[in-house]
Amino acid sequence: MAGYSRSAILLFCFSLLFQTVSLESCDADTCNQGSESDSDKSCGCSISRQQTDTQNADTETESSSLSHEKSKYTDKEFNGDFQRTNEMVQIPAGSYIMGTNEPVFIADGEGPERKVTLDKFYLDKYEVSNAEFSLFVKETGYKTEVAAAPWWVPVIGADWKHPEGPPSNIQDRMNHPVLHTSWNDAVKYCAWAGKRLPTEAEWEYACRGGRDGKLYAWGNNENPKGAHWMNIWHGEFPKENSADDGYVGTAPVTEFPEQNKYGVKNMVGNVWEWTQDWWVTDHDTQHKTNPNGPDSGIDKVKKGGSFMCHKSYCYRYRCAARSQNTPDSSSHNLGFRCASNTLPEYLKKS
Ligand SMILES: [Ca+2]
Ligand SMILES: [Ca+2]
Repeated sequence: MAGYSRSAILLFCFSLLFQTVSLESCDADTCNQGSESDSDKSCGCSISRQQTDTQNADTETESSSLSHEKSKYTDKEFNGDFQRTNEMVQIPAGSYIMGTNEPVFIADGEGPERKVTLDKFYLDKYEVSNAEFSLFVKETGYKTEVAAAPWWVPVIGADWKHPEGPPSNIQDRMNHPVLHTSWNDAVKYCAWAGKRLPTEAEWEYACRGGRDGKLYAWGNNENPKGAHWMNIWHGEFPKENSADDGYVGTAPVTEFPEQNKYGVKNMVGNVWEWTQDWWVTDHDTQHKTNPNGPDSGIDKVKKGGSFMCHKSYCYRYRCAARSQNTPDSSSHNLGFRCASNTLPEYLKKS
């Protein structure tokens, strides 16, 4: 983003920590604003590391007989009945053009365009919700990683149950996307669900919905028919979030229209989504089939942008846009959805 120095952005992030309960996290959205010309100007997103503060780990140890088959379940901890949002949509086999020859952020490796062919697969219709993640934790006793980036003041006690740290909670946000889950957490969740993380190529293919060369999952018009199809930052950053789309923070995973013919929701916007791939920014133009990225790396690729993205500084709510985090880091605007080669048996019954 032109007009904001790195120090100003950090100051902004620090000020938000103390002024609001919803925007304490500083991530690539707000901190990579200069990266279109120089990736070294990012505010440390590429070197974020896990914080070894086990006190913040989820202490849930309850086991239960809850099952994938149930269409809804009662969560005693959060005092409510919650509808399952674990359904998947079929993404047909085919070829498409991945990336763009008109990158907004060159340093992000948005280009060049290259042909990719994929087998049929399935993808979660929705981002993984707090309710779904709560069910996973209750069945497995899983303890999430607690991560923080060294370039940012960690919010003591922040985890998926307390996204803004104590005393915040997710009681009224059970149908919102789960936050503060690392890539490793996401892998564990998807395995529990009989799924896996999508590759970056799969994620972008599903985002494009059969329409090569478009900016968004539905086309090039940010607000089709004057309506909002995604949750991003509206207003004058960083002074005002006008919430024109109805949300200052996250929105329910079921909110907004299906973004393309595949029926997926909130691919772009709401929260960033982890993918399976390691992060690189140099891509060749060779036609690839079912690519899954490099064999190793430091960061994992995330896609889709988030509610903290504004066109003036983080125009990354586009299918070709991408960013990265280390697999042990988590943040306030980063979630995930799962993929699968075949539809899990339990979903065939529903
Ligand atoms: Ca919004
Ligand atoms: Ca998303």
